[in-house]
Amino acid sequence: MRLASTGVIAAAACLACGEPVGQSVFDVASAPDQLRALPWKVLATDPSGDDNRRGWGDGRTFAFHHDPAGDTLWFRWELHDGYDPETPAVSVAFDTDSNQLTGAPWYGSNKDFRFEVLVSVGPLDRVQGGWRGYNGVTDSVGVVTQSWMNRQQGGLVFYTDAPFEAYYLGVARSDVSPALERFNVIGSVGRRARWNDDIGSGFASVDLLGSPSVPGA
Ligand SMILES: [Ca+2]
Ligand SMILES: [Ca+2]
Repeated sequence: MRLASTGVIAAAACLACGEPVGQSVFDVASAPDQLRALPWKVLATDPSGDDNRRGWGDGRTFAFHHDPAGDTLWFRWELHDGYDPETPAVSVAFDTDSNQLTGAPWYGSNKDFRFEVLVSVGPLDRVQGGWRGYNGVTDSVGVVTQSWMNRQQGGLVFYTDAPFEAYYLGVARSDVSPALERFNVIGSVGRRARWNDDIGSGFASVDLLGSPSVPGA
């Protein structure tokens, strides 16, 4: 199954119309039933009350589904508290080579985790045509230098789900890494483009050729 794009505006067009560097305009829609109904695999669970700032997003579960038809990686976050339908923030830090000896240190809770690619969405302000904010992909160098979205600006699909207090993000596998087959991940939630809580105390491992497992959580 392939879910329709929600009409992400190309980064170049947004830069041309004066959007702040690193930001673009994109749609934020309510999650369709077909997305909820996917066979989600929970990669990590997380307690309540361990978030950095109360009310800014307290993660409960982090789940994954690979859509082979669209070759899209889908991620779902469920929250204990702090669900924000307007200015939520989510990110997925990928250790794309499944090698914890390479990459940059993660800035969230598990500072021992090392990653190569960060995928994130964080709408900030409602504008004509959607929401302006962060939507894209950066490598770990961009995270260190705060050159957000240095790999790709725009192009990620994002949904909110008020009844279930959940968020969904879809990213093309090739936008993370063209040859991506096995990777380690940490999913995080927050608000207003700010990190607030990692889901799980460790990291999850995914094998796109097999079944997800959670040895690091
Ligand atoms: Ca939590
Ligand atoms: Ca690595």
